[in-house]
Amino acid sequence: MPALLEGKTALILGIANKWSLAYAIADAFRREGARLVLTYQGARQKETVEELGRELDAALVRPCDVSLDEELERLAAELRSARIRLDAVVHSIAFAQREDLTRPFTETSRQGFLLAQDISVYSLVAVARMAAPLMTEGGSITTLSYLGANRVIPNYNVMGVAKAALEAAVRYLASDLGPRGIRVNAISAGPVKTASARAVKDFSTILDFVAQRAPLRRNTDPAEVGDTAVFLASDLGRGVTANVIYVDAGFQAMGL
Ligand code: 1JT
Repeated sequence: MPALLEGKTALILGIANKWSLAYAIADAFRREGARLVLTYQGARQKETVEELGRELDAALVRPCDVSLDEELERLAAELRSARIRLDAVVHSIAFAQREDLTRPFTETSRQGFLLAQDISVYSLVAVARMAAPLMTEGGSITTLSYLGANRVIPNYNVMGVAKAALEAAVRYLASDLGPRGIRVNAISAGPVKTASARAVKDFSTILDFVAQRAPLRRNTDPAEVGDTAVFLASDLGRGVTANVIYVDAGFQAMGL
């Protein structure tokens, strides 16, 4: 099979370390011949992501805090002046305060709710607005979701509400950007032991529970998320937009 992303440039936001789903996606994109532009958040991530960028042979590694409009503006200006056309964007970013993933959902503060919505949902809208003018040949925008958007998952709480809004944002963005040949989708991944997941207590119990009940009787491999992101960004995905694709060993289908 020829490389699926040959001649395409992908902007990937949300690599924190090599366990990040965004890293598995970047790795798969690279394998398929894509040119990569990577972003990281804040000085703490700089060294790690620059090193991963070297491993992945990235064309560009830049800071970008998605809570700041001016950082997105600056990134867009850099890409414009480097005459980089974007064909794919991967948004793999979410945040919530730790107490909002442990206390009862009823106790969620206004500020914690808005923070989760800002970083986990509005950032997709802001990124899409920044990237769309650079996607002059059309393209694909992909974000990451989780089953907690549709079902009550203990402790997922404020993130579940944020993922529900994120999936709705995918549909509205797809409707807006479709006429320009830009597709917008989400991958709803099964739980994976990333840095974010490590913040969750009893995460190993969740992984075991899923592996026992999922149709494939195992957990999700980050490489499977990477390969689905390749499909969506490639010409093979040309008819798919406004969709949520589950890459979760089938767990979402189970009632009992
Ligand atoms: C965030 C965190 C977003 C963890 C996340 C996330 N999306 C998925 N996970 C993993 C997860 C978390 C819980 C869960 C199942 C999977 C933590 C930092 C904020 C953003 O509950 C069963 C709680």
